[in-house]
Amino acid sequence: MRRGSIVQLIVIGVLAGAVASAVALIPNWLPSSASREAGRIDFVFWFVTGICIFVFSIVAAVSVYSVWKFRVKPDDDSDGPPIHGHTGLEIAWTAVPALLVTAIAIVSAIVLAKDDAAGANPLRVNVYAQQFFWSFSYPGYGDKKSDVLRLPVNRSVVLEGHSKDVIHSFWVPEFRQKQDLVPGLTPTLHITPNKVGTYPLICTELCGLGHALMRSRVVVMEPAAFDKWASRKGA
Ligand SMILES: [Cu+2]
Repeated sequence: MRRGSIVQLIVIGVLAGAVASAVALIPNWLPSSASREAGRIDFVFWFVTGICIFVFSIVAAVSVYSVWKFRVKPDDDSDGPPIHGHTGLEIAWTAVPALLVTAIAIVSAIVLAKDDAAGANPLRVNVYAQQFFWSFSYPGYGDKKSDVLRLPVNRSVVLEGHSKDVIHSFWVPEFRQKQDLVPGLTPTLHITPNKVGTYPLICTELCGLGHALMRSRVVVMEPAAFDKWASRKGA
């Protein structure tokens, strides 16, 4: 391959990479992040996005270069010359994607394991889903009930999911994680909120006519304010 062709390919690849990076970085694609787990999940997201941009740049460079340099005349109906495979190239395009996919698998496994590690003394909260609302109870505080999920900031929380009727799904965009709540099962979800604020809690499993209205709120509070609220009798 001529030196000039390689330079041209690299220039197209860099341009394609720059455009793809701008599309990835300039709009604000993700909601703000309000938990330690969300930060790690975002890291996986950007890690995979970076790999995608890298692969896209190579594919775009080869495609644009081929269309530009190897275009036939409009009246040329002949078949192209028969070509033979290129062993080195085939090994490269098998090995490189295999390495990239392995890297994604390892990074994801580490993040999943870390996100699941609830530590020694997590706050336990029962999450109840039913058509079409959410309710919560705090076994550590005399089984206190609430219609709003109140959590202290910077403390590990283990949510135990319960569905009273059909399948629902617990999702707080700012926490990133999502958990299906299936009748008869009690899945757990570990979250460490790290930003005080109020966030939407949304059901993301079509659960019936009122599904679109099945929403609540998560209020992340300072620990002292949370303790005061949780120790008070009544909702
Ligand atoms: Cu629903």
